Formats: sequence, structure tokens, C-alpha cells
Amino acid sequence: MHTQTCATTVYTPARKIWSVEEVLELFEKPLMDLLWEAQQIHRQHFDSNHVQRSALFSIKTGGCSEDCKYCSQSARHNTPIEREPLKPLQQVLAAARQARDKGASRFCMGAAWRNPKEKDLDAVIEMVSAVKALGLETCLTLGMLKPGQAERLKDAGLDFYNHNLDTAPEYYAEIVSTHCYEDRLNTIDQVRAAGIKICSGGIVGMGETRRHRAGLLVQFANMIKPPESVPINHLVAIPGSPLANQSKLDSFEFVRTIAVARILLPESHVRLSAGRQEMSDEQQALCFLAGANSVFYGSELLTTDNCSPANDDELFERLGLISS
Ligand code: SAM
Ligand code: DTB
Ligand code: SF4
Repeated sequence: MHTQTCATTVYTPARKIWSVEEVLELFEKPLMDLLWEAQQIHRQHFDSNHVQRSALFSIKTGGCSEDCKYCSQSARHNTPIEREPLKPLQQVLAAARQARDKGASRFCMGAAWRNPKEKDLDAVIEMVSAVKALGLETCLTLGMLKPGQAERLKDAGLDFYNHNLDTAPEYYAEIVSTHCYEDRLNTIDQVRAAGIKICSGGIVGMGETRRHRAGLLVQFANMIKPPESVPINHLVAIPGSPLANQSKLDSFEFVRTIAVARILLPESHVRLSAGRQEMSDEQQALCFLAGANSVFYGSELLTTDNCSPANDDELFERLGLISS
């Protein structure tokens, strides 16, 4: 008789698969208990006082075809941001040099595209090689990728690709109608398959519920391989955008979101991202205690202001944080 050994093999997942209910239980813990749990996990996987710094630069601003309600760069909203062409290589390199000299370790280049055209990709590939040659890690965020494009970026030496899921699957259609969650997941899969590291996170403070915040984090935690980098943005309310009048999320709820991300994603860098400028030094310190270990460093994000490097340097000094 032929025995099928594989039929009796018990598959044991290497990691826990999280349910939204379990994640909600974490969110509901007393804040001190949640912070303690997150901090212990953080210390098992990272140097507790180290924070990674990425610089952001918009290589192509405005005029985007998509209708993401939070975004200043959608051509469909009446925001103060004007459409600009793709920046020339020398301008990108000058910004990268400046970021490196100020102490950033990664240079993240963002473009307001639904997806890059092949001609655009040729120019971006040149940028990746040139920025890498400066000794910086490279990251791109260009929108959705078509088959073959991720491989081209990998060949150019790209380290990270940023593509956020932004919110829970069931809330996504409230925020964007011109593409869907499946499209986002599909691009993430292509990037992973090409061997590029993934940066994927989301935005809180867009009117979503705690269940939606839990649902977003569950998406990352249950991936076969979770993203290496998980940016948690607080909405920057853009005048003229549909979310212009959205009220700010309770600051402790934001800290909880960081702590839960740390517990669910013990090996990922959790980045305290957009919205940091509106946070007090004390809230930022709580976020680092909760397990955030990366920031955007530089006085600008893509189209909005960020904390000034001088303020960040002073805050890091006061907190005894070391960065690279
Ligand atoms: N077009 C590409 C895309 O959508 O992936 C890349 C650029 S897009 C600006 C990158 C990310 O920036 C978004 O997914 C979102 O998470 C974040 N973002 C954009 N506008 C924001 C805002 N007003 N507040 C917070 N985060 C924002
Ligand atoms: C991410 O998660 N946040 C960054 C980066 N990835 C591309 C973008 C933040 C943008 C904030 C609003 C603006 O400056 O336009
Ligand atoms: Fe376009 Fe990206 Fe802004 Fe959406 S988030 S409107 S895809 S630039």
C-alpha cells in the first residue's frame, strides 16, 4: 500500500495568527499594562534606545489621478498643492546628500502616481542607483506596480518599497474609490516576490473605529512575512481635502496603536510617521516607550512640514535616544 506521508504532516505555523478580537483585547488593556508588554517585546528584539531615521523627498508632486480622501496631491481635491513634473536627477541627489549629511540612513522618494509608466521608471531607476552610491539605503513609493516593474527596481539595487494599506479592508472604500484593497495587496506581493524589503503601514485619525485600527494591524501581523518597516501616520488634515475638518485622535489612543503594532510585529521597525509635528514631546516619548523605533527626519514630509531636525536632535538628546 502506498502511504502518503504528507497527509499526516501537521503544519505548525511559526508565528501566531491574530484575530481582530484578540487585538481589540490588547487595545482595551490598561495603558500601563499595554506599555509594559510592548516594551518587553521591544527589548527582546531591538536596542531599546535606538531610533532609525529616514528622510522623505517628493520626486513628483501633485496632479494624482486617485481620490484618496486624506491626500494633498489628488487632482480631484481643491488643495493648495500644484502639479509638478518629475524632479531632475541632480535635484534629487542634492536632497539625498543633504539628508545623509544631517544623519539620515535611508532616503525615501515619493511620487504622486497611481502607478509609474515605464518611461518614468527608467528615470527613477537612475535615481535609485545614484542615491545608493551616496551610501544611503533607498526606498521608493510610486503607487501600484505592474508585473516586471518590481524586478527592475530590485536589479537597480532598491532596498525598500513603501506601499501602505492605510486602513482596515472594510473601511478602505470610505477613503478611496479609484483603486481597491486587493490592488494594494497585489503590489505588496509583487514587491515581496522580487526580494525587496517592504515598508507598509497606515493612517489613523481618519474617522475609523478602534476595530478598524485593529483590522489594519492584523493585516500586517498575519502576512506570511510581515513588513520590515511599518509606518504609523496620524492624519495631517489638508485644507481643501475631504478630511480637512477631521478631529484629532485621542493622543493615548495613538500611543496604544503604536504599542499594539509593536506586540503584533515584534521584528518590524515601527515608524512614528506623519503627524509627529502636532504631538507634544511627551507624547512622542510615550510612542518610543510603546515601541516606535523609526521616524521621518527632516523638516518636510512630502508636501507638509515635519518636526525640524534641530528640535528632533534636542528631543533625542533629552531622551537619551541614539539614532542612525
Ligand atoms: N502615490 C503613492 C501611494 O499612494 O502609494 C505614494 C505616495 S502616498 C502620498 C504615500 C502615503 O502617504 C499614503 O499611503 C499615506 O499613508 C501617506 N499620506 C498621504 N497623505 C497623508 C496625510 N495627509 N496624512 C497622513 N499620511 C498621509
Ligand atoms: C508614509 O507612511 N508616510 C509618508 C511616506 N510613507 C511616503 C508620507 C506622509 C505624507 C504626509 C502628508 C504630506 O506631506 O503630503
Ligand atoms: Fe495619489 Fe498616493 Fe495621494 Fe492616493 S495617496 S492621491 S495614490 S499620491
